[in-house]
Amino acid sequence: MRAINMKKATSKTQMLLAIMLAALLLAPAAFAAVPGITGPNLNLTAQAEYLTQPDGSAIYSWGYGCNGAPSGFAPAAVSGAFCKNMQVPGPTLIVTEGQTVVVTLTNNLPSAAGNTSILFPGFNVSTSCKDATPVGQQGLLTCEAVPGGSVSYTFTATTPGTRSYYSGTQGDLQMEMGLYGAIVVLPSHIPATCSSGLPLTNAGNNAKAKAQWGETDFRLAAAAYDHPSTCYDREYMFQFSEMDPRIHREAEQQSSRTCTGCMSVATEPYVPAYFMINGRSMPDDMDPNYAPQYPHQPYNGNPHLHPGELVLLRIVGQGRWQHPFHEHGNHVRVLARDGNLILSTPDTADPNLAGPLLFTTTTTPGQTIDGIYYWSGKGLNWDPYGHNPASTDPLAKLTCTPDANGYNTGSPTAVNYFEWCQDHNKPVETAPFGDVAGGGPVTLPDPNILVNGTWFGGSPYLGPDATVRAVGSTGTTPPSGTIGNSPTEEAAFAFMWHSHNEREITTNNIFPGGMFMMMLVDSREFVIDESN
Ligand SMILES: [Cu+2]
Repeated sequence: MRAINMKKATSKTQMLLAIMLAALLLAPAAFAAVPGITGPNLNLTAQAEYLTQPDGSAIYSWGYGCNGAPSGFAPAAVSGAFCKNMQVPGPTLIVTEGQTVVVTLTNNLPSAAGNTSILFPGFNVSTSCKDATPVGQQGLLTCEAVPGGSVSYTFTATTPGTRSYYSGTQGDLQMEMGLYGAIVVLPSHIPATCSSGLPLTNAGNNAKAKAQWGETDFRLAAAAYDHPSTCYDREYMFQFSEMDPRIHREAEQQSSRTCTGCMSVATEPYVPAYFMINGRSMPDDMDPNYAPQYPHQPYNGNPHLHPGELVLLRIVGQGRWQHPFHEHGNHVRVLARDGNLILSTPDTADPNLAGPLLFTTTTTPGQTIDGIYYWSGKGLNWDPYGHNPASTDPLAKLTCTPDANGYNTGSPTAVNYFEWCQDHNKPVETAPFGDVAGGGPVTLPDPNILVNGTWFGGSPYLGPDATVRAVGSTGTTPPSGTIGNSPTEEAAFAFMWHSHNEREITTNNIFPGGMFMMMLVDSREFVIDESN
């Protein structure tokens, strides 16, 4: 999004409003999934293009892209997919365990940049430099493509999980310029319990609820690994990276030199100004996948989920700095690092998972984390649906029948599916605003004066009719009479998911920006559409 003129904003508040408003005008409903291209034969190119930043800059960068049309896109339910000749991050390569993967890379970088290559850490790679008729030039770490030339890399996708790939040539410059991406290896065997649907109590009922409300399945598979504790309901990928525009400017200035491999750009001192999730800075990351305004930054960061859903997070550290990625709302149970399941008893027939429960999933350059996140509202000590036995509104009088774990999972058609029953019938306000004579003890804030007003449904509660439940049957909806975000469309809880390094939630020193996105918890009947 480049339309905002920052210089005209006279105060921080105005700037915030402008950014938030513009983000929402462009992105009324833009969810995420894990989009990518399918293998096992992948034809890539490395070349230069410009990336857009929300401060209006166009940054000269290098990236991997598709050399011709890929053999396919996944997941099929995500519409409008494209893979141009350059993108950051590079195309997510989606393959299946056991496949022989062949990646052909053509070097279309300016000749001054010299050779380029790809490393696939975690796989045993054979390269075209080692063929009977060698193609490419053996470099320090792997086989490199000379300017205008091609090389190929062949490996077996031996184990499932999320991994990164990146340039193996002059990494300090080429990775900074954008030459990195991710690989997802889907397990060849999915545990039966994963296919039947989650959660484990009343197994299959979340799948039934999905069908009941007409929600599409956007998963690449039903499990991340061949292990019953890696089943999931929904998945998102987040690649963290940063850019120092000074380095990009110098590379751009030298890109037209006609000599080969003569580019000389100092990569220290390193002063990044852009901090990106999936190649975009906030608020751009909340626009749809494949939004036409980002032809070279096709992937977004915009997670949505329902209470209780097991959400697989595929977290990848790109670039060269660590980033303290904090998921608000709950901790993340780590399943695996670099595609290696963390097991307490690896040699037994039924190994137990032993990954830590992390408050912050710190991204490390080159490293990946697969983890499970969920949100249930357990422990709030108030009823997030605002059920109130004294209310006259039938939607405030739903029942909650605890399963073996204490959640309401018996009826897949219930709006309050997966409610934590111990807090049932404990609304925030004992006497809802509208039910109290004289207007009640509390005035709900006017959404127009809140920074994130357009996300605020006018209610602290989840679900359809939540605003009515908040103000009671006699109240106005909400007190200001203004609803920025129709609560019948999406009355979600919004949690910021972001870097806990505050400098990194800026874009070129402007807050908010950078490594920052909003995760939304939607009650069960709201149809989460990740299709773009
Ligand atoms: Cu935080």
